[in-house]
Amino acid sequence: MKRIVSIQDISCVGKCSLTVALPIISAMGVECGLVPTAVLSVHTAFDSFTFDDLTDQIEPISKSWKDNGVKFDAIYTGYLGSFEQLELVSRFFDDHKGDDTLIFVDPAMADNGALYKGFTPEFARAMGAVVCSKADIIDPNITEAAFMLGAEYREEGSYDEGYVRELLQGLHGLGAKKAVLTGVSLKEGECGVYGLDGETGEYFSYFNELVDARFHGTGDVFSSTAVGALLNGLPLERALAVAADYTVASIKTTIGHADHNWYGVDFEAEIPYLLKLIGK
Ligand code: PXL
Repeated sequence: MKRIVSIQDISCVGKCSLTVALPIISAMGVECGLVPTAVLSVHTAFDSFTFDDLTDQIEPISKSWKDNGVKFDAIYTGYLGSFEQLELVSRFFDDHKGDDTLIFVDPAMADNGALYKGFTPEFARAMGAVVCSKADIIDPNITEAAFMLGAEYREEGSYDEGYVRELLQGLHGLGAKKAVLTGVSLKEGECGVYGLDGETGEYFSYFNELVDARFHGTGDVFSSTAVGALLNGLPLERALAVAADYTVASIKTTIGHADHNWYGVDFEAEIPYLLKLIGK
């Protein structure tokens, strides 16, 4: 069985980060190990939350895995909370990357033109320079890409394909082999992903109808699914399409649930659909 390690926080309630990655990756038939970087009662979009930093656990866990000969087919990082964590994660890549280990980085730290609580533009630049630079694949949204590059942020409807390609070139320039922008809209009523394979110089894209609703954690649903699909042997473009279709289905189902939460999507209800998408 393939094995992923996901490095990000546990928001105990909130449907994001590890409480999304674990069930989705497991459902896809891939083992999901984890390095919890912090424990929060709820994610930071809530008005108040507890936050217990687990930075001091990263190196001992890493060393224990080395001692025990534990190896990973992919390292998947999400929300990281401090400059020190960026450095430790970068070192983790060096210590655990084998010849065939995929490094997938979702620099989860911003959306809709704004950084999440507690982050600064300097932190975003460091996420780009220290962590994304070592990745095989990164999948920021447009806000995250703009902050990492110190580029102008443009809203939906006020950018064109040239802007998207410029951001992608910038992201590849950070060192990431392949860069994928999420939440890209080039035509009214459409939303999707637009990527650059830095090794071949080719662009690719995949669009769905735009669902006019925003929930936290959808980026984590997307990234977890994309990594899971890649480890199921799907090529990158197909893995991204599966991740996009499943995320959209989860959002639509959530809206259809009269008692739905504001803070996350009901991705659990669409797991049978996800398995069908990957032929399981
Ligand atoms: O990826 C979303 C996310 C993950 N983890 C924490 C968050 C958020 C979004 O706000 O606050 C702690």
